[in-house]
Amino acid sequence: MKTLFSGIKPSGDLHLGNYIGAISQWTALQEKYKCLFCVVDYHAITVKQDPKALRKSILDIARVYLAAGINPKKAIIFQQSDVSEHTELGWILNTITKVAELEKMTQYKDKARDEKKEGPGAGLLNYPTLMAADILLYHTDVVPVGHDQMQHLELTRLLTKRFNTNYGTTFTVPETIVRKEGARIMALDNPAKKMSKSSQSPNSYIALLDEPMVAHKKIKRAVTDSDNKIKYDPDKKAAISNLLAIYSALSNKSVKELEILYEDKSYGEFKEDLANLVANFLTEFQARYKKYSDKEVKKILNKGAKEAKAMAEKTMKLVKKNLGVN
Ligand code: ATP
Ligand code: LTN
Repeated sequence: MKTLFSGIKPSGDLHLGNYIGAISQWTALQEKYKCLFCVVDYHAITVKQDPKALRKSILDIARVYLAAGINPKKAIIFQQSDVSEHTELGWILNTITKVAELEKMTQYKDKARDEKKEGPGAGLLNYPTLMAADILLYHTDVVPVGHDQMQHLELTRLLTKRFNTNYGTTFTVPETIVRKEGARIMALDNPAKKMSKSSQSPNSYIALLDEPMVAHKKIKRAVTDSDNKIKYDPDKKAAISNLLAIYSALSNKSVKELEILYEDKSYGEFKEDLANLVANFLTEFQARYKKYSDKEVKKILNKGAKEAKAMAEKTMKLVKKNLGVN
């Protein structure tokens, strides 16, 4: 069986973009791959976190994984900081990475801009080498992520090849999996910007823990395009294409099917149906979410950490041998 790795930072409430772009793919993939789903807490601290909020967020992200349908009997769910090999390999990968390669990353440039006053931290710059370490430690074959992570994955592939060239074949070169529609869910109030939990305007995103009726209103208020046609065309009709992508992901109907279904319907009717779909999805999701107690989540994370650690230790033995440090 091939190996799959993915992760999300515990740095605030997850939204529908995270669910559709990343997590919703995972549940189907866990049948086909040996999966590791990580709560990447050492990535979260690349920007300032409140320790109390972070502790809660780590459990909440794992709870989202479970509520989304990740089965801890099939997949390994664990917390990054429980497996110290991640930071150890991250350091090693830093030594083969150029500063210029890190400075080029769009996410770094965006986040660095947010830290105008004191300037970006070194952790923010080195974020992608830790991400590469996450992936390489498990000889990962595939990494499902949203569109915004593709550049990091390209760098990971480059570093993998560089390490293998310098020190002999050690790591598998990972492939990226990005879903066709919905890899980039856009803000509801501005389809030129991606849906993001760091947005200032709560109307721009739907949090997975939003009250279903609040989410219903947000969809009804979402901006649309000027004509009244329900057609998928992300370049010319960004707003309606975004709503179609959300509809398709939550209903398992293809965008084509939806276009036919709504051929003679108005934006109003379309948005009312989508609003109900989203509200129902959230009601069911939140019911599953509430079922997992902190105690249960911690137990699952501990078991996952043991399994991941055993795999990571094995890889580090090979890495150290090939590097010449033991
Ligand atoms: P922030 O808004 O603080 O930058 P984020 O919402 O992008 O954070 P991450 O933890 O960086 O959240 O992302 C988790 C996963 O969700 C990643 O795989 C990412 O690609 C995906 N993702 C994030 N936002 C979207 C989006 N708008 N559409 C589709 N996928 C997304
Ligand atoms: N950088 C990713 C989170 C992340 C990740 C990973 C994703 C950290 N390590 C390994 C896939 C594989 C993000 O910001 N969403």
